[in-house]
Amino acid sequence: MTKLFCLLGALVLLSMIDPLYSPGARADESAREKIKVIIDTDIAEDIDDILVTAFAVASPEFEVMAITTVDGNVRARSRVARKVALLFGHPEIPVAEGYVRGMPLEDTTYAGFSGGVRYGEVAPDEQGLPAPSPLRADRLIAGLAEKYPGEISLVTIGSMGNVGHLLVRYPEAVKKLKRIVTNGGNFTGSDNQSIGWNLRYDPVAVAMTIRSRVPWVLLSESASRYASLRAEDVGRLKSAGLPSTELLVQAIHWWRTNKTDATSMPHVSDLNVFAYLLGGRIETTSGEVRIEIGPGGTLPGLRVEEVPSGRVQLGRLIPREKAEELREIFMQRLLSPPPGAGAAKTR
Ligand SMILES: [Ca+2]
Repeated sequence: MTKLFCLLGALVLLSMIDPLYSPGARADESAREKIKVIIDTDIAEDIDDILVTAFAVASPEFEVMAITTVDGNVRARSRVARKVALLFGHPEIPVAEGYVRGMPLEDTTYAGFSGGVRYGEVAPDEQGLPAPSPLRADRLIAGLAEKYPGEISLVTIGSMGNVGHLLVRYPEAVKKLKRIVTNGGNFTGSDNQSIGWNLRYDPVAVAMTIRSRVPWVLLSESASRYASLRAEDVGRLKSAGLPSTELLVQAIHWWRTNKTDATSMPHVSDLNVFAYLLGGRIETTSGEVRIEIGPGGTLPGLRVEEVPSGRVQLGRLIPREKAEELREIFMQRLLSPPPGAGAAKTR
């Protein structure tokens, strides 16, 4: 146990000395083959963010380089993200707060829980949590992109506000990202298209992403619909009785209590970004994306079009069979006890 605490202490200390420190900094052979991701999320709002963030942290395929929070109560979201990182065995993952509102509105000091934070009760204060990154989200992402050029996939499963600021403030660093993978919009067919919340919250940032030259993968929000959890999956989380699974069970409880339009079972819409990165489950086609912004930023619309020479990769649906197989892998990862239960995992 003493050894474990020493390792944990060293990792926490290292993250304090170097704000860009992340698990990828370890010169470990196996780490090189991992898919390096930064998760940009509005965790603590809809239930899929916490589930898929836990999945990524717990999965050996991914090296979670950082988690950044966006939209509304970014501080409460950061606490939840840090609790996930801690309980799933990676307290060293840097977690940075991002932008409160969509562009071009100015940030304001955000007091207290927003109506948008649905399950912040799982981490109501800083007690026992790793310290947050001293950097703002866009600065942290830019620094990691510079440090690992061409290696990092930035996955956005919340509003694209942090990406917008990143494009404005660190245009050279953005070019060093491998790609941005976004869960956003609904476009199951050419006639059936609508903008999703992740794009609607900050349409200016989306328009900037389209105009930038950064490789962009846009996945329909309903792509992972066949992977939604069933009652028996929630039951498995409940009976596992680990601190990590208990966190998820509590989040599901508060989400159901506080979100009036919560579905009966947790959906995993945001899983599409990780399914894409794992490969073999979601087919993409080349296309173009257009966003229409109404007066005052209201009523934004989305049009996607398949164009063979298009610069955006569009992904629509994970077939049922592959989604069910993915759900089982997903569940296995969530149910695996992190070595040391809350201490750093050896990979
Ligand atoms: Ca989300």
